[in-house]
Amino acid sequence: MTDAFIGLGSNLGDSVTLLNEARAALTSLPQTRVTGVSPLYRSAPVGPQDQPDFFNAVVRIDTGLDAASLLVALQLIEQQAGRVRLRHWGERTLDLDILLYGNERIDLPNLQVPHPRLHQRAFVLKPLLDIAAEIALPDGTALAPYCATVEDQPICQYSDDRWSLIP
Ligand code: ROI
Repeated sequence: MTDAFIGLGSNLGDSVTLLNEARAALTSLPQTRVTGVSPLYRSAPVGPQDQPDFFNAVVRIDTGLDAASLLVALQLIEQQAGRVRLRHWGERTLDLDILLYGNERIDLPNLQVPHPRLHQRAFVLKPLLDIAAEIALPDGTALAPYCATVEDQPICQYSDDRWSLIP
């Protein structure tokens, strides 16, 4: 079993419902247990600014799926949510990213883990550190100190009854 972290993001449609459904879908993955759920965040878009704010969260799983199978499963969940991507770094219905997969480094054309921009983005770092304060990259670099470097990125916790923190 591998301890993995999935980043969830949406800024098209009913984002909170979409993230909630994605989280339920993660619970239903084979050989997988959800072990942590971050608070929900609302964040200004990284990328073109003429798009809606994003909703973001991070879910921790313990999974028997290998990384490639997990990626395929996440892509299926995105498709089932009617995933739309309008442009590069633009608005999207649902984005599910493997942020960390145990201590593995994966460098494939379609899958890079740890997520290469993980440490540069407040919308990933904040929810990730909420549920795993001591988390580090595979080379041992702690992620908490990076929080200070993303403080210029507008983000705040978003309270919504549909989002319970109970895994
Ligand atoms: N910006 C924010 N705030 N949240 C995201 O999830 C997100 N996802 C993306 C891009 C377009 C880079 N910007 C984002 O893929």
